[in-house]
Amino acid sequence: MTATTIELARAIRLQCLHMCHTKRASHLGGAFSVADVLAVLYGGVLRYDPAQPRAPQRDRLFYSKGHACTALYAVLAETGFYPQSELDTFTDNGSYFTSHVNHKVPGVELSTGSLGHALSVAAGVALAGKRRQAAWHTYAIVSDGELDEGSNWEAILFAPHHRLDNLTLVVDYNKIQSFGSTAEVLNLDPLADKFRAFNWDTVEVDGHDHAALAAALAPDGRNGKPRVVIAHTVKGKGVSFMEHQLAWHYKSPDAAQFAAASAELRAAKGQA
Ligand SMILES: Cc1ncc(C[n+]2csc(CCOP(=O)(O)OP(=O)(O)O)c2C)c(N)n1
Ligand SMILES: [Mg+2]
Repeated sequence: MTATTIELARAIRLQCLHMCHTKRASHLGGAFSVADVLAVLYGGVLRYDPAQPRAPQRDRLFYSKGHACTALYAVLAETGFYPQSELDTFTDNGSYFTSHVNHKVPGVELSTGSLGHALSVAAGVALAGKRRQAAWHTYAIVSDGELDEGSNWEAILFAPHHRLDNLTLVVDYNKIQSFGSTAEVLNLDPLADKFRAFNWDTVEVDGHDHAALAAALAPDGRNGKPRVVIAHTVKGKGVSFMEHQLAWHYKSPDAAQFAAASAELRAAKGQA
């Protein structure tokens, strides 16, 4: 276990970088944008036991942006669900560390990668929890371009109707999707107003500010509404030449880029 959520986020980014470099894999930009959200969730908010990944009383996290699998696989390794060395098999034939999220990996609730599905599953699971008066909380993380999928909006309508205040949705609002900015491709703004109109408890935070994230993600003081945390993030966060750059949705770092990015991540102090 790493000591702080800042160190955990750094470890996640370094592992993602390593995996994408060694296996010529993609989606580093979206892994870096969500790294702080995952670090705060797994570093103090979520209740889980890595020795019992399916424990009935666990909080459930549904990670919908399955293309950015390296961040989820990395945080689960860092928090003890499996040894880090297992990640060396990422994308290998026969490995359960597939290039989009695989539920056979310990700690993963749902296979994702075909965008637009996990929020609906999370809403159903939250409804089941509510009916059983269960103490556990359900989280979902979606990416912003993913909100172009209409299935999300069915779940966004469904959750407040059923008063699912045991559900928290995080939108990784990094403003870039695969072929352009969200503003150019299909504008989401005003996103917070849309969620408020759908009757969600709506919070906007800097998605790289750990204290703000921890406060927003805590499952307390609920008022009969599901909560959405719109996390304003930077695609490629943490490596200067990747930040805000569309190309790093797909590019794999070559040896020089890997060395430069590693050095920058290791040198970073505290948080931005
Ligand atoms: C249903 C579906 N259509 C298309 C894709 C291909 N695809 C992979 S990532 C992506 C968009 C990524 O942008 P965004 O959702 O904003 O994710 P992030 O910026 O967090 O990487 C697309 C269209 C997919 N995975 N699933
Ligand atoms: Mg995006």
